[in-house]
Amino acid sequence: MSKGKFYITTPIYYPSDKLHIGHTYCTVATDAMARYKRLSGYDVMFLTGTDEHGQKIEDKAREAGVTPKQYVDDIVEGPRGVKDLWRLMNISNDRFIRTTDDYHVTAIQRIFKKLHDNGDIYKGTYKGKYCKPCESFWTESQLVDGKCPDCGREVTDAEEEAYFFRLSKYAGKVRDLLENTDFLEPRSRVNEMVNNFIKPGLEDLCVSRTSFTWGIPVDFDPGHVVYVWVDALSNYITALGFENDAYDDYEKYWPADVHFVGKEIVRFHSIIWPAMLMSLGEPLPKKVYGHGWLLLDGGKMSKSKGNVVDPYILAEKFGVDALRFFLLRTFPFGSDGNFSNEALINTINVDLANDLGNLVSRTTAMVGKYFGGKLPAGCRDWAQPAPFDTELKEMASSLRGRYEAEMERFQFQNALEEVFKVIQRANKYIDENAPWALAKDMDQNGPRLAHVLYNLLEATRICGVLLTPFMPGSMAKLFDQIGADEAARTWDSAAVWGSLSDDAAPKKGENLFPRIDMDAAIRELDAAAEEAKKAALPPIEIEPQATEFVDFDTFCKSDFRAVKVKACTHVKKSDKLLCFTLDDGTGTDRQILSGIAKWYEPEQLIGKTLVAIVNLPPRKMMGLASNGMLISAVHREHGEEKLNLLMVSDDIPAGAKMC
Ligand code: ME8
Repeated sequence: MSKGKFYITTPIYYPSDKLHIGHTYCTVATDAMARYKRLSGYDVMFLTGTDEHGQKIEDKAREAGVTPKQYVDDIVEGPRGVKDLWRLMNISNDRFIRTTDDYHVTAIQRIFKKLHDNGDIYKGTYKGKYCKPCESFWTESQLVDGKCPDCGREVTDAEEEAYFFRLSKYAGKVRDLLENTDFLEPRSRVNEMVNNFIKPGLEDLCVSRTSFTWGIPVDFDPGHVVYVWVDALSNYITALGFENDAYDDYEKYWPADVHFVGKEIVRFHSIIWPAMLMSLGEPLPKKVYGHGWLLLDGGKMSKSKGNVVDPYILAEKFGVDALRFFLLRTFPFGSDGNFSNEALINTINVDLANDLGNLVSRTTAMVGKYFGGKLPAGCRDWAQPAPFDTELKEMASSLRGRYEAEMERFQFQNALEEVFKVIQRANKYIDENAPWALAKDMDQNGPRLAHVLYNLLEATRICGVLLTPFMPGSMAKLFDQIGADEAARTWDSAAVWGSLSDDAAPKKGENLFPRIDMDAAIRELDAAAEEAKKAALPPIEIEPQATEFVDFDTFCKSDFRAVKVKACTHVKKSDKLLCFTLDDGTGTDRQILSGIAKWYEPEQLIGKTLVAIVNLPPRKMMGLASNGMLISAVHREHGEEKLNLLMVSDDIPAGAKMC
């Protein structure tokens, strides 16, 4: 029997670049919540997708020399794209919406028309400030130090004919919703919204654009495209079939039970979105939860800073479940958290390899060693339980209630903390019972040992059920190892001590969470990050040409000559300089020092014909005289400086003048 429906969403992501660990955090949290609700008996609809329109995408596509649709297709559907990432991360979304899907486009046109027809959208002139990266219009008063209040970047003046949504009309109702209900959580975000946006006065919102074309056209006024946030927010209802025929689930699933969103887009979800729904006369989502950011070195990750963390690299290196677990175990969902590879590896080693992994491997190994892999029937019961038997049993059988209370408040970290208290208690129970000592006299202590091992398996099983939403793949393996059948993997069974059959046959299997060598892993990750950083830099950078003229006579004074390399050596104590002995056609050797040791070995250059400017005043470097300068071509590749000595045909005699 279903406990009812549960509709949960992630934000739909901008496929303007590959997604990073921050996006993965939000999606993994939503997935854990969706899996928890399914496990506990709800009929879940879990929606995610991509938000594909807007000027930023149009610009990126132009830079890449492809159409906007080709650009987003590659990032969404292409190799290592958004869909691949969610498959890798074992995300169990029921639906994936792309705002370029035909049904969504039609539905947005109808929604826009509805808002227009009911008088809440009107035509006017937009004058204000525009932040291109955020695709947000701002009034002067909303700017912070003259810059975009969301991202802190420069804004530009903008003026265009546009449609406006009467957001101001809904200010009172939205304020009431925020202040007097638990629509928006955590509560701290309510004050932020009310103080920063509602109290200063909600202005009508500009909801169409004429300055670019990559958007959904307003069908009754060609030339206008729908503002990307109206298009994007509506995904939550169009994906259910609102104003379209592609799906028929609106009645069943709307209103959403919760929208999970990052803190910077709470404003759109808690002010604009409810106002739009009020205007449409549709029910409001039950809750918007604004989670914090994953920071790197205390700041936001961004491609332009070159500090994004690639979830592919981490999942492939440490395992999908370890990464999923780390994200939700480490950071309180409502606050910001500092990501670090050290913290990730530490969590894997302490919680997964040490606490959980050891509990499973020690227990299953002992069942194998002492009982040939099968506990004797009747081992579930013990006539006179010791205090630690009772404590473990009580802690484990009441765990589900504590876990549920935290999960219902989206406090993943606390829910996991409760589970790990039981895992730690179980490990202590091994030491308290010293099974290896009991095993010395199996005739006398065999039944007690069997009971102790049963209790350990049972505590592990309960924890396994509750960890399944976080680590579905590994918990399936854990259940196989401890011999839990389907009935012992259910939500109901997690509250019933003794659900594991006492003739279960546990098998020690592969190590679920191998320990990571911290130093080696960090070295490898740093190297991979360095490579990724380089790859993100422009492939070729060439210094801009000089804009200042040099007069002809001055230029002609420079004397460029062909020179032949007679000898070349490293300069002692310098890792930069090479010392050249050159035939310059005068009959007297010329010595030039050149800082090119990074690019050439001396032997490579012997006999080559190079170009030197020979009438520069002599200079001393590292105690040696340098009479002139060799000419090279320089540029950058992926941020790295490249240098090529100018070499000319060996047919050119030493001393030939270059002009
Ligand atoms: O905002 N830590 O898309 P988006 C945690 N298309 N969360 C992070 C993060 C980080 N370092 N970086 C990004 C959009 N996110 C819109 C949404 S919804 C109708 C439209 C989160 O791809 C961010 O907070 O820029 C946001 O919730 C989500 O990723 C999508 O960001």
